[in-house]
Amino acid sequence: RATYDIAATETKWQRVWEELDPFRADDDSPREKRYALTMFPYPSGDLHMGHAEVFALHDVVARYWWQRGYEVLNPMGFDSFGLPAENAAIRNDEHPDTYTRANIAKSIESCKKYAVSFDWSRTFNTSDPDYYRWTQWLFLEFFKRGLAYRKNSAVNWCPQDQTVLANEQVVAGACERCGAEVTKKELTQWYFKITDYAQELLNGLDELEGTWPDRVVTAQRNWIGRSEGAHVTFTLSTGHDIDVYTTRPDTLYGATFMVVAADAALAAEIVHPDRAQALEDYLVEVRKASDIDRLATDRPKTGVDLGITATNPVSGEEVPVWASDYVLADYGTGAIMAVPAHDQRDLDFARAMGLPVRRVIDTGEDNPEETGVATSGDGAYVNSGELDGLHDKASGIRTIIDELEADGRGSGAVNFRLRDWLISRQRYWGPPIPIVHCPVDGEVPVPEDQLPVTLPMLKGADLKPKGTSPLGGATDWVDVACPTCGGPATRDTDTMDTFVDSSWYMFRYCSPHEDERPFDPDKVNAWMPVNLYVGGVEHAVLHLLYGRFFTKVLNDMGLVGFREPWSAQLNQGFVINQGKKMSKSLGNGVNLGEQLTVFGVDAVRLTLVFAGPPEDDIDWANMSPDGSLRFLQRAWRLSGDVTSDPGADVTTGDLALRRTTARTVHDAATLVEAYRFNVMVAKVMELVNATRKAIDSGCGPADPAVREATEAVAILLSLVAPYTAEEMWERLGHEPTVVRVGWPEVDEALLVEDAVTAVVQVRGKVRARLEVAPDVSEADLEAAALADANVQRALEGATVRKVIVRAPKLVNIVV
Ligand code: ANZ
Repeated sequence: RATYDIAATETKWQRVWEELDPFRADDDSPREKRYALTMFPYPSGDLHMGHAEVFALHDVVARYWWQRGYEVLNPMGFDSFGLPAENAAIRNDEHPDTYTRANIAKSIESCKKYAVSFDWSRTFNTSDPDYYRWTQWLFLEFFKRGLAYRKNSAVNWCPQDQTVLANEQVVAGACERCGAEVTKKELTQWYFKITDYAQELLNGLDELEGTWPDRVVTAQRNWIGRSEGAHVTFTLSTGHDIDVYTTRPDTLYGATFMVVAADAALAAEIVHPDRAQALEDYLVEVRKASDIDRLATDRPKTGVDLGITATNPVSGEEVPVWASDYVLADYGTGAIMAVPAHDQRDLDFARAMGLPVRRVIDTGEDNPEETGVATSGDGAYVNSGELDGLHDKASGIRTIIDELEADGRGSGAVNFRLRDWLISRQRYWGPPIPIVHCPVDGEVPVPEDQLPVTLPMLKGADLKPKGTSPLGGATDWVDVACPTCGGPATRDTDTMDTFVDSSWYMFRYCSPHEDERPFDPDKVNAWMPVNLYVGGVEHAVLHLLYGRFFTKVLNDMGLVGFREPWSAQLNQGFVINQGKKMSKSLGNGVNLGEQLTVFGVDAVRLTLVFAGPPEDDIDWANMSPDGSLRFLQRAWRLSGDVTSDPGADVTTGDLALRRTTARTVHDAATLVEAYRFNVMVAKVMELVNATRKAIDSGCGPADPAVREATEAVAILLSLVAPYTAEEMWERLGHEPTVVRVGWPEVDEALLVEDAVTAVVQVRGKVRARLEVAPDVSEADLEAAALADANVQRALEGATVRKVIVRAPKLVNIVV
């Protein structure tokens, strides 16, 4: 059986594509624009199976858009700053740039072999000074707008990587990158004020619902964590007024004590002098716990009595004030009113410390004081003054808030869980923060014409993490004249989190060579928002939230005309092996390069696309790339069998095959648009089988319908198996290349079903369903209806007064 030489074919077409450059996006094209984006990789090695999967899926859509006649922007670059390169540089005693560039070169070569339809004229690396100059420029714009600021606080600290982490980078108490247990450290750090946009970020999600995966939208909603409640002011025996944030002001009569976050400055301020030492001792323990641990409900409660009292603003009752770590310093106001009867953590604390419990909502369940189980459901208010007897939670809340507002003792309030984004890192391989610290002028922005602030040359052991930035060691670089007063000053020695780099890269692709500004707003507005963003769900709340935040700021700056950067999103599953995540320790890794050598690019791509819905994990152990290869060869053989000439008049061709072709092409479009790529491939397989049958035992290879079908196969396969598609197209007598020849034309008439179902009603009741031709005449349909046995029975000899016929779907018999 004839087959093609995989390696030779791949080399041949790579040359042709290099020369014809069919995927270069033209900014000035009159065609409608589409922007297909896939998350750019960290260049921490060569491409692996995960990349192979996401690129194969993503490329189906990009290539489909080209075939549908859109001008498509499908760029690729590298997220090249960050820890992997820096750690490798330390290991190998080199500069991170060496490692980065070597990996990028390898990855580009692999992407080209893998035939992803990227426009390579637009590529860049975030570690290029031409790029990070604008990252720094954007930082300064944020700074000018009060959206970048420095503050001293207890931050998440990774003892392994010796750097701070954003809240989003701490997963279940561990560093998301290295897995080390994260601790807290008091440091001065740079933040972006993402909290200013909390409500906006929430509102925007409504717009994305339906085109973004539900789990991502939900994850972002939860992360932003909006809640509604009230601020309530308690006066302390020390004379201080302190506010608490509560979502249940209606339970105020049940507040039997107050708790202040042990590590909040407030605790040390209000503590009775006799209790100060106890608080200090307790704090040593508190600093060891992560926020996640602290909030865990099943954790034994600990705390310190601060030796003071607070006055309940509605009941006038005096209650004790405690400090504990289950209250977080940076959430709400850092202090709570404890309502143990209706909040489990408060109840656990009350029981541990012997504090009183008072039920204020009777839910019909047993009293929490006795059961140890707090009740959070609805019920009748009790022990609650003016609320007693009321049942309705909403009006209970309203009543208390009105009262507090009238007395100036509180007000309705909205709270967000979202914290400001900590962006400074004490590492080398990132964009330096473009600020100069002057003893006279304070924080001074580096003037725009002095950007970029380039990294000084450091390598190997100089980069070893030591808790402060390695840049501090480069004194020649650090010591500068203050841009304002000219006096001695020092550069900020921190670098920015890599998530800053990736928050705006999608804009840069629209005008990647722009050197007067980060991007050309007209081009950005022409290409964006991105029509489809494909990537891993692990970025649900990090990258995808930060990029949305940047877009809103850029919109407020008047630089972009939209507020959401990514209109639609698709998350691929993982490629696993033998039921498990691939890992070095399990030795179950699958080497992409080997798979490509054995089966060829097309077979690997086809296997990944055909494996199942894109969101599902793919177990490589259950895949058969050799089966994919056999299918591709079967498809390819069709192109050698066709004997009619290009341009043959297909209208005279075999009708059955023509119908199958038309239906396949039509369905393939719908399926790609619904991201059901695997089903699309299945349809192409059916078409290949039908064509083979037509050649061998049907209309024969000379029938123009066979050419039509085979050409359709080539075009549909160009979305998944580009090499095979090109080979087929060439064998069918066409000039290269197939990738932008256009989606096959479908004669709508061929899509009409062979039979439709007509419903027959007698006295308004359905009595029969008839299979009729779609073009059945009204007279024929009426006759058929009246002749039907069930209809005859329903009529029971009654006189037919009127027959309403709506061919081909309905006959209504009135008696
Ligand atoms: C009294 C109360 C009674 C509460 C009740 C709940 C149930 P969300 O929805 O997450 O915003 N809280 C407030 N600040 C806190 C902090 N810094 N650390 C830990 N917990 C804090 O939760 C708001 C509720 O979480 C608040 O409402 C408060 O407890 C607690 F039956 O106040 B509540």
